[in-house]
Amino acid sequence: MDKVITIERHILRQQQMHPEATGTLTSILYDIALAGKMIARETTRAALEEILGLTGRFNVQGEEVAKLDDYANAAIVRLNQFTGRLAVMGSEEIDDIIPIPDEYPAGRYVLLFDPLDGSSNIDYSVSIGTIFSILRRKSPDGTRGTVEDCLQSGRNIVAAGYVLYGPSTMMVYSSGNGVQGFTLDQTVGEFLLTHPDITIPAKPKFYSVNQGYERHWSREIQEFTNCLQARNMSLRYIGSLVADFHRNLLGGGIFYYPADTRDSKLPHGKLRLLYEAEPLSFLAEHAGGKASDGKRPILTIEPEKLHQRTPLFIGNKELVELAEAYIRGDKP
Ligand code: AFP
Repeated sequence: MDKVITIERHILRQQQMHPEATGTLTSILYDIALAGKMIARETTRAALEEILGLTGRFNVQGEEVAKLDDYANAAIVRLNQFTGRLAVMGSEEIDDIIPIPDEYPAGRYVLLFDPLDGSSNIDYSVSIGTIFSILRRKSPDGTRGTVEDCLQSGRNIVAAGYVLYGPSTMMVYSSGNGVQGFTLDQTVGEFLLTHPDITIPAKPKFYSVNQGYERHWSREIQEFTNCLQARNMSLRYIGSLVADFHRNLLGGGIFYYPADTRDSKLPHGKLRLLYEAEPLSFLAEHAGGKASDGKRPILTIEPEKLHQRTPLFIGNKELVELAEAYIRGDKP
């Protein structure tokens, strides 16, 4: 590549391809990139400032909330609530919808996010990430957004992506026209285009699953896993969905988190449809891959609850279809 393209320039160029665009979506994406830079700064400083450790609070999933989760959540809310661009927000950290305060105008878009996914990895300096999706509101313009605005199938996503806080900070996003990856140049504070038009490699290398739970899986999932092993695929599992997804997006492979019998309260697996599965499925499809709950495309699921969970099989198309075949009972 002989051009240096900042994320701002890239997003603006996408906007120019749509003469009807008002620039609102562009501005939301800028603000997410800014939030990503702020969160990246805190994740790298966290250990030094002794802010690691847990607040002693539990989020709506019953998981302990680390301080960085709070910071990341607040950064995204504060950057977006007053701009007049959003009707409502939803966060994996917050039980209910996040309304736009009455003193600010309500806008046309909905922002759903997981502020710090993989946060149980924070204390070990392992990669974590922020996941987001942007949709158009369904309720009438000029009113306050509603929960129904948030409960939309992934097919309605306008743009989605993630920021990965790893050895380098990366922002990967799609607004429906390819998947683009940017790396943060810390010295100038800019995300620069390093991975244009990402497509999942046709030959998959990795499978990613928490194999520690294998004995709790259905026979079909166990057989599917045996099949991957018979192909000599490498197991790679970080336990941060963003990081696992990112590696497989670039290297080729499948990530899955199936339903299991460990916890009767979690019959659909662990991952959240709105905050984790839908945005990454949007990216997977735009990168030539596929995402399924084992029976149907993730993006076709009509959500019923904000914190709904779903099994997830995501990545290389052939492997996701293979998983579906095993689950249907017609393994090849
Ligand atoms: P945390 O945010 O609690 O670390 O959960 C991360 C996550 O939702 C997702 O990022 C991982 O893929 C998955 O959970 C890991 O779950 P297991 O620890 O059960 O494998």
